[in-house]
Amino acid sequence: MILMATKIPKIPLRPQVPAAKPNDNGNESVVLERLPQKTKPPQMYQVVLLNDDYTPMEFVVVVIQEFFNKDRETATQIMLKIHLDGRGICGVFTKDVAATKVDQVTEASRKNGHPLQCVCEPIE
Ligand code: TYC
Repeated sequence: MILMATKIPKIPLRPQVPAAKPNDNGNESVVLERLPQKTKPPQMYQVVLLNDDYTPMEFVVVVIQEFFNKDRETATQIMLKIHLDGRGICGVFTKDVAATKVDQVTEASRKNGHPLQCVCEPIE
């Protein structure tokens, strides 16, 4: 059995509808107060490629173009940065999208016989 820990979202309680009160003219009216917005932006994740000694540079450039929608020039710069520094950020996404990118890149790499490592990490 697979157990998953899920975060239960905090749903703001519905404010009580204020009772209608007669105003100075004898008409009934209600004042509706706008609730302050409480939604936070989602946690974002950066998808990182790691350097290795075996994956061809051309393959990495194509991966960055195809999966991270970069033009050839940008993809080449990112690949060279990874080659020189050991790692490089290819994009920033919500959790599910980042995890999908990791899976897609890893699958394409293994299918082509390359050991390219792709990981995602929360930012901020
Ligand atoms: N270091 C590899 C080579 O010299 C190229 C490479 C770049 C591999 C980036 C992985 O994420 C990577 N062929």
